[in-house]
Amino acid sequence: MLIHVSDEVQEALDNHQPVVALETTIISHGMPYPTNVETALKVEETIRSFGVVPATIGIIDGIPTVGMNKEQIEEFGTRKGIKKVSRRDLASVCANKQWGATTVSGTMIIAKEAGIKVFVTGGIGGVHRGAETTMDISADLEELAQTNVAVVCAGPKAILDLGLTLEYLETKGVTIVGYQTNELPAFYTRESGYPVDVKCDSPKEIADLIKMKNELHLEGGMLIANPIPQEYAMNKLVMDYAIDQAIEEANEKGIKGKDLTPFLLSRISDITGGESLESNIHLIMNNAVLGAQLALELEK
Ligand code: PSU
Ligand code: MN
Repeated sequence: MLIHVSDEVQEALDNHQPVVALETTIISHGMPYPTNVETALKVEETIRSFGVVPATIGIIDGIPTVGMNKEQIEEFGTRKGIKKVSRRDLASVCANKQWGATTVSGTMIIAKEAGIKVFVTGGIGGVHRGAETTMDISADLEELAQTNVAVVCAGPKAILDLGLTLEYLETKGVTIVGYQTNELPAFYTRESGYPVDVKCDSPKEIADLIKMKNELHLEGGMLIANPIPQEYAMNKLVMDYAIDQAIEEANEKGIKGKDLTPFLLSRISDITGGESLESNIHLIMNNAVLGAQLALELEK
């Protein structure tokens, strides 16, 4: 694949130094400006504080780019018309020399190509509520099924049907690791009522699991679900109300496809008076810490 890897990231990879991949959809489509850029830069800083190199991934003028500078991150946060890119969009955005913000799916593909093993995001996409008629199932799940990158998240986004998302991941052979928990975290909250497949209590335990998966020649990703810290978690009742409200509005407005998740995240933030956005920021920071620790372990 034709990709551009920054000098810093390439040097780290060549020297078997730990690197953590980061996505750009969260910047361009997941948060408002300037919170998006501030958060992206803070996440990079947190990763660096562990001696790990952050590699923010996106498509610049049709070139998949791994490792960005401040100006590029700022551009992803402000530029109008940036495409949201999952697997299906990758070729056309590159062919047309466009800017593309990569989702979990798009980022995993490019991270793997660059040789990066760990990727930190907020929450993965999954099976949407009502998918039995809309068929809206995130490309993130198919990517986890086939692309060998460990994804650290705070669980599937609560806007989804978590039960169906778990069924899908089981079918596709994706292991869900709960970090210090037996319960699947649900992005804005620590609880979901669903179990994870395996609980790991330390970054080393997770690294050992990934190494075993590789020894067994099992292709595909692994999902590491890291609960949002209690002090930043949302109240479940408040959240359920906001989600129901936002989904109802989306249905009324006929919003679907790739526009649905950004619409819901933004509406939920409005309905909760910005509280959900605060939670979103904190859960990503928390994931950045675990992702950095995991990347360090994997290079030991
Ligand atoms: N995590 C966040 N905010 C986001 C996303 C993740 O905290 O906006 C993005 C990721 O890029 C993920 C995408 O891949 O949402 C899911 O979109 P969809 O449901 O359309 O597949
Ligand atoms: Mn979708």
